[in-house]
Amino acid sequence: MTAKIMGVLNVTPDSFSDGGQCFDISDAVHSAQYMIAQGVDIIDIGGESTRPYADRVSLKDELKRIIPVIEILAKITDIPISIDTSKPEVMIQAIKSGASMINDVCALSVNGALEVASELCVDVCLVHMQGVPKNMQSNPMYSDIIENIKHFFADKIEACISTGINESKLILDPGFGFGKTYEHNLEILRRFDEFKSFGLPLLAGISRKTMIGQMLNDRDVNERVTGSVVGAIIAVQNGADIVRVHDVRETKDALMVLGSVN
Ligand code: 9MG
Repeated sequence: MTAKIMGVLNVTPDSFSDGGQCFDISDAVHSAQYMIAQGVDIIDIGGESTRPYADRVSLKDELKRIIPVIEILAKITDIPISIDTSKPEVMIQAIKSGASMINDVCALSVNGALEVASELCVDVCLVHMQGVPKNMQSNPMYSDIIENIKHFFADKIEACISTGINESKLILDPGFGFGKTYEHNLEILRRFDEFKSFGLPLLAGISRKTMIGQMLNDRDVNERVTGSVVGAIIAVQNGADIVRVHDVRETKDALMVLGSVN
Protein backbone atom coordinates (compact mmCIF):
# COMPACT_ATOMS: atom_id res chain seq x y z
CA MET A 1 0.00 0.00 0.00
CA THR A 2 1.29 3.42 -0.92
CA ALA A 3 1.61 6.26 1.56
CA LYS A 4 -1.05 8.94 1.86
CA ILE A 5 -0.42 12.57 1.10
CA MET A 6 -1.48 15.17 3.66
CA GLY A 7 -1.48 18.59 1.99
CA VAL A 8 -0.55 21.66 4.06
CA LEU A 9 -3.08 24.48 4.05
CA ASN A 10 -1.80 27.28 6.24
CA VAL A 11 -4.41 29.94 6.87
CA THR A 12 -1.92 32.25 8.58
CA PRO A 13 -0.54 35.61 7.52
CA ASP A 14 3.03 34.63 8.51
CA SER A 15 3.25 31.13 7.11
CA PHE A 16 6.88 30.46 6.26
CA SER A 17 6.08 28.40 3.20
CA ASP A 18 3.49 30.45 1.39
CA GLY A 19 4.41 33.99 2.47
CA GLY A 20 0.85 34.53 3.63
CA GLN A 21 -0.69 33.86 0.26
CA CYS A 22 -3.23 31.51 1.79
CA PHE A 23 -4.53 33.97 4.36
CA ASP A 24 -7.60 35.06 2.43
CA ILE A 25 -10.55 32.63 2.76
CA SER A 26 -11.21 32.34 -0.96
CA ASP A 27 -7.48 31.90 -1.63
CA ALA A 28 -7.37 29.15 0.98
CA VAL A 29 -10.33 27.37 -0.61
CA HIS A 30 -8.74 27.78 -4.01
CA SER A 31 -5.46 26.31 -2.75
CA ALA A 32 -7.35 23.36 -1.30
CA GLN A 33 -9.14 22.77 -4.60
CA TYR A 34 -5.78 22.83 -6.35
CA MET A 35 -4.46 20.19 -3.95
CA ILE A 36 -7.57 18.08 -4.50
CA ALA A 37 -7.06 18.22 -8.28
CA GLN A 38 -3.49 17.05 -7.71
CA GLY A 39 -4.61 14.01 -5.72
CA VAL A 40 -4.24 14.96 -2.07
CA ASP A 41 -5.56 12.39 0.45
CA ILE A 42 -5.97 14.61 3.54
CA ILE A 43 -6.08 18.41 3.82
CA ASP A 44 -4.41 19.76 6.96
CA ILE A 45 -5.73 23.22 7.86
CA GLY A 46 -3.89 25.37 10.38
CA GLY A 47 -4.61 28.87 11.66
CA GLU A 48 -1.62 29.21 13.98
CA SER A 49 1.95 28.97 12.73
CA THR A 50 4.04 26.27 14.41
CA ARG A 51 7.31 27.39 12.84
CA PRO A 52 10.24 28.19 15.16
CA TYR A 53 9.86 31.46 17.14
CA ALA A 54 6.24 31.92 15.99
CA ASP A 55 3.93 33.96 18.23
CA ARG A 56 0.78 32.45 19.69
CA VAL A 57 -2.58 33.25 18.12
CA SER A 58 -5.72 33.96 20.16
CA LEU A 59 -8.59 31.49 20.15
CA LYS A 60 -10.81 34.07 18.47
CA ASP A 61 -8.37 34.74 15.64
CA GLU A 62 -7.64 31.06 15.08
CA LEU A 63 -11.34 30.24 14.82
CA LYS A 64 -11.95 33.22 12.52
CA ARG A 65 -9.25 32.00 10.15
CA ILE A 66 -10.07 28.33 9.89
CA ILE A 67 -13.78 27.74 10.50
CA PRO A 68 -15.10 29.45 7.33
CA VAL A 69 -12.55 27.51 5.24
CA ILE A 70 -13.50 24.17 6.81
CA GLU A 71 -17.21 24.89 6.35
CA ILE A 72 -16.77 25.60 2.66
CA LEU A 73 -14.44 22.64 2.03
CA ALA A 74 -16.73 20.23 3.87
CA LYS A 75 -19.49 21.19 1.44
CA ILE A 76 -17.45 20.77 -1.73
CA THR A 77 -15.28 17.73 -1.04
CA ASP A 78 -15.23 14.33 0.65
CA ILE A 79 -11.47 14.49 1.13
CA PRO A 80 -10.81 14.21 4.88
CA ILE A 81 -10.00 17.51 6.57
CA SER A 82 -7.52 17.57 9.42
CA ILE A 83 -7.35 20.42 11.91
CA ASP A 84 -3.84 21.48 12.87
CA THR A 85 -4.36 22.90 16.34
CA SER A 86 -3.52 22.42 20.01
CA LYS A 87 -6.54 24.28 21.38
CA PRO A 88 -9.41 22.08 22.59
CA GLU A 89 -12.06 24.65 21.62
CA VAL A 90 -10.69 24.85 18.09
CA MET A 91 -10.77 21.04 17.89
CA ILE A 92 -14.45 21.06 18.87
CA GLN A 93 -15.49 23.80 16.45
CA ALA A 94 -13.44 22.38 13.58
CA ILE A 95 -14.90 18.89 13.90
CA LYS A 96 -18.39 20.37 14.18
CA SER A 97 -17.73 22.27 10.94
CA GLY A 98 -16.65 19.19 9.00
CA ALA A 99 -13.08 18.25 9.91
CA SER A 100 -12.49 14.60 10.79
CA MET A 101 -8.98 14.48 12.18
CA ILE A 102 -6.86 16.34 14.76
CA ASN A 103 -3.21 17.09 14.07
CA ASP A 104 -1.72 18.35 17.32
CA VAL A 105 1.95 19.34 17.51
CA CYS A 106 1.47 19.53 21.30
CA ALA A 107 0.21 15.92 21.36
CA LEU A 108 -2.92 16.75 23.41
CA SER A 109 -0.87 18.31 26.23
CA VAL A 110 -3.03 21.45 26.55
CA ASN A 111 -5.49 21.28 29.44
CA GLY A 112 -8.66 19.51 28.36
CA ALA A 113 -7.32 18.38 24.96
CA LEU A 114 -7.19 14.67 25.86
CA GLU A 115 -10.80 14.70 27.06
CA VAL A 116 -11.98 16.65 24.00
CA ALA A 117 -10.21 14.28 21.60
CA SER A 118 -11.78 11.35 23.41
CA GLU A 119 -15.27 12.92 23.15
CA LEU A 120 -14.85 13.77 19.47
CA CYS A 121 -13.79 10.21 18.62
CA VAL A 122 -11.71 11.19 15.57
CA ASP A 123 -8.22 10.25 14.41
CA VAL A 124 -5.46 12.11 16.24
CA CYS A 125 -1.88 12.70 15.16
CA LEU A 126 0.42 12.97 18.20
CA VAL A 127 3.56 14.96 17.36
CA HIS A 128 6.75 14.87 19.42
CA MET A 129 8.04 18.33 20.31
CA GLN A 130 10.64 19.43 22.85
CA GLY A 131 9.69 22.89 24.17
CA VAL A 132 7.22 25.15 22.40
CA PRO A 133 7.55 26.82 18.99
CA LYS A 134 8.74 30.07 20.64
CA ASN A 135 11.82 28.38 22.20
CA MET A 136 12.08 24.88 20.74
CA GLN A 137 15.13 25.60 18.57
CA SER A 138 17.19 27.16 21.39
CA ASN A 139 19.85 24.49 21.80
CA PRO A 140 17.72 21.31 21.90
CA MET A 141 19.45 18.40 23.64
CA TYR A 142 18.71 14.68 24.13
CA SER A 143 20.68 11.83 25.68
CA ASP A 144 19.25 9.52 22.99
CA ILE A 145 16.83 11.11 20.54
CA ILE A 146 15.16 7.90 19.34
CA GLU A 147 14.73 6.46 22.85
CA ASN A 148 13.39 9.81 24.08
CA ILE A 149 10.77 9.94 21.32
CA LYS A 150 9.81 6.31 21.94
CA HIS A 151 9.27 7.00 25.65
CA PHE A 152 7.22 10.05 24.74
CA PHE A 153 5.03 7.98 22.39
CA ALA A 154 4.60 5.24 24.99
CA ASP A 155 3.51 7.78 27.64
CA LYS A 156 1.15 9.57 25.25
CA ILE A 157 -0.45 6.35 24.02
CA GLU A 158 -1.06 5.31 27.61
CA ALA A 159 -2.56 8.73 28.49
CA CYS A 160 -4.83 8.57 25.43
CA ILE A 161 -6.05 5.05 26.18
CA SER A 162 -6.72 5.85 29.83
CA THR A 163 -8.78 8.88 28.73
CA GLY A 164 -10.92 6.68 26.52
CA ILE A 165 -9.29 7.27 23.14
CA ASN A 166 -9.21 4.07 21.13
CA GLU A 167 -5.65 3.17 20.15
CA SER A 168 -6.81 2.61 16.57
CA LYS A 169 -7.42 6.38 16.32
CA LEU A 170 -3.78 7.28 16.93
CA ILE A 171 -1.10 8.32 14.45
CA LEU A 172 2.48 8.99 15.59
CA ASP A 173 4.82 11.68 14.30
CA PRO A 174 8.38 12.17 15.61
CA GLY A 175 8.15 15.87 14.73
CA PHE A 176 10.98 16.85 12.40
CA GLY A 177 12.24 20.30 13.41
CA PHE A 178 10.24 20.49 16.62
CA GLY A 179 13.03 21.01 19.15
CA LYS A 180 15.68 19.16 17.14
CA THR A 181 19.06 20.00 15.66
CA TYR A 182 20.00 19.09 12.11
CA GLU A 183 21.77 15.96 13.42
CA HIS A 184 18.70 14.94 15.45
CA ASN A 185 16.53 15.27 12.34
CA LEU A 186 18.92 13.16 10.27
CA GLU A 187 18.98 10.48 12.97
CA ILE A 188 15.16 10.38 13.02
CA LEU A 189 14.97 10.09 9.24
CA ARG A 190 17.59 7.32 9.15
CA ARG A 191 15.94 5.34 11.94
CA PHE A 192 12.30 6.18 11.19
CA ASP A 193 11.36 2.50 10.95
CA GLU A 194 12.10 2.03 14.67
CA PHE A 195 8.83 3.82 15.49
CA LYS A 196 7.00 0.99 13.70
CA SER A 197 7.33 -0.98 16.94
CA PHE A 198 4.14 0.73 18.23
CA GLY A 199 2.07 -0.84 15.45
CA LEU A 200 0.45 2.51 14.65
CA PRO A 201 0.49 4.59 11.45
CA LEU A 202 3.44 6.99 11.21
CA LEU A 203 3.37 10.50 9.78
CA ALA A 204 6.42 12.43 8.55
CA GLY A 205 6.49 16.20 8.01
CA ILE A 206 9.70 17.25 6.31
CA SER A 207 8.42 19.43 3.50
CA ARG A 208 10.37 22.67 2.96
CA LYS A 209 11.76 22.56 6.48
CA THR A 210 15.09 24.04 7.55
CA MET A 211 16.67 20.57 7.55
CA ILE A 212 16.06 20.36 3.78
CA GLY A 213 17.56 23.84 3.36
CA GLN A 214 20.60 22.69 5.38
CA MET A 215 21.02 19.57 3.24
CA LEU A 216 21.08 21.87 0.21
CA ASN A 217 23.70 24.35 1.45
CA ASP A 218 21.19 26.77 3.01
CA ARG A 219 18.79 26.78 0.10
CA ASP A 220 15.93 29.30 0.26
CA VAL A 221 12.55 27.96 1.43
CA ASN A 222 10.98 28.35 -2.00
CA GLU A 223 13.73 26.31 -3.64
CA ARG A 224 13.33 23.15 -1.57
CA VAL A 225 10.73 21.25 -3.59
CA THR A 226 12.99 18.52 -5.00
CA GLY A 227 14.77 18.08 -1.67
CA SER A 228 11.42 17.83 0.11
CA VAL A 229 10.13 15.21 -2.32
CA VAL A 230 13.26 13.10 -1.86
CA GLY A 231 12.94 13.50 1.92
CA ALA A 232 9.33 12.28 1.76
CA ILE A 233 10.37 9.25 -0.30
CA ILE A 234 13.11 8.34 2.18
CA ALA A 235 10.58 8.63 5.01
CA VAL A 236 8.14 6.36 3.16
CA GLN A 237 10.86 3.82 2.40
CA ASN A 238 11.66 3.88 6.12
CA GLY A 239 8.06 3.29 7.17
CA ALA A 240 6.03 6.53 6.93
CA ASP A 241 2.35 5.92 6.14
CA ILE A 242 1.45 9.58 5.67
CA VAL A 243 3.64 12.43 4.43
CA ARG A 244 2.68 16.04 5.20
CA VAL A 245 3.70 18.12 2.19
CA HIS A 246 3.29 21.45 0.43
CA ASP A 247 3.94 20.08 -3.06
CA VAL A 248 1.23 17.51 -3.63
CA ARG A 249 1.68 16.77 -7.30
CA GLU A 250 5.44 16.37 -7.17
CA THR A 251 5.20 14.10 -4.10
CA LYS A 252 2.41 12.07 -5.69
CA ASP A 253 4.52 11.49 -8.83
CA ALA A 254 7.46 10.34 -6.73
CA LEU A 255 5.25 7.99 -4.69
CA MET A 256 3.79 6.52 -7.88
CA VAL A 257 7.27 5.84 -9.22
CA LEU A 258 8.24 4.26 -5.90
CA GLY A 259 5.02 2.22 -5.87
CA SER A 260 5.72 0.91 -9.37
CA VAL A 261 8.90 -0.84 -8.31
CA ASN A 262 7.85 -1.96 -4.84
C1 9MG B 1 1.60 21.52 11.76
N1 9MG B 1 2.86 20.88 11.45
C2 9MG B 1 4.01 21.48 11.07
N2 9MG B 1 4.98 20.56 10.89
C3 9MG B 1 4.41 19.36 11.16
C4 9MG B 1 4.89 18.04 11.18
O1 9MG B 1 6.16 17.76 10.91
N3 9MG B 1 4.04 17.05 11.49
C5 9MG B 1 2.74 17.33 11.81
N4 9MG B 1 1.94 16.29 12.12
N5 9MG B 1 2.23 18.56 11.82
C6 9MG B 1 3.06 19.56 11.51
